Amino acid sequence: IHQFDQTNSILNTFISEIRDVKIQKDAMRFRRNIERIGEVLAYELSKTLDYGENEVKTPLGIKKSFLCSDNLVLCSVLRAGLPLHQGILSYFDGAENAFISAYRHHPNNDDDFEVIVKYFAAPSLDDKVLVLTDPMLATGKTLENVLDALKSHGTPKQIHIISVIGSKPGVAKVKQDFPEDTHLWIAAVDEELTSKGYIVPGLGDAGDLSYG
Ligand code: U5P
Repeated sequence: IHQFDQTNSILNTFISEIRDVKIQKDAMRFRRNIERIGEVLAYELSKTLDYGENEVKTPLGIKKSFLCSDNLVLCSVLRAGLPLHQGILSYFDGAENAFISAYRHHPNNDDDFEVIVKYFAAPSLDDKVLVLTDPMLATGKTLENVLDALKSHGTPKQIHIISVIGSKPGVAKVKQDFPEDTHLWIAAVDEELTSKGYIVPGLGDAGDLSYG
């Protein structure tokens, strides 16, 4: 787990703004802040990828450069995951993309819920670096379902998860469900979950704040 809210960086400003009840009302700023967090975490993640030596021809000569040799697939959950996806894609612009829909269904109208998957589109994952994104890692049930749905699409070389805010139980569940060498890149981890599966203090509902 790579967590970033305990170090001094501009990332803390973005995290603070998406949590703040006054600032988060501005949906455009909220989405852009999530994108910016995606950009920062994508940059951090990029330091762990494989690179190959290349040559770039400038108008005045030749310069050695190191370019990423991994093939990336970014997979996000509709709809809350879209701004985070966009932020990460703006750095890994050559990546393939996978989308999955998942929502919480409360069969008995109480706090219990199951996660329903209705839409799913993904390329082959064989030997690729899979980057799963979920802005809020609350109970971890969504990511468990996403991992399940992806199983029939091949075996990735490596799995990374990028998330904005997580809960301690959610992080523990990811550790249990995912292969041991999975990396989790997360801006902040909060202590608690409510009985309805909301992160406390968290920020509220990321999908509603982004898309009303
Ligand atoms: N979610 C929130 N805020 C929370 C908890 C969950 O918006 O405090 C939504 C997000 O859309 C997130 C999904 O992607 O639920 C993950 O929940 P879970 O499956 O990890 O419990």
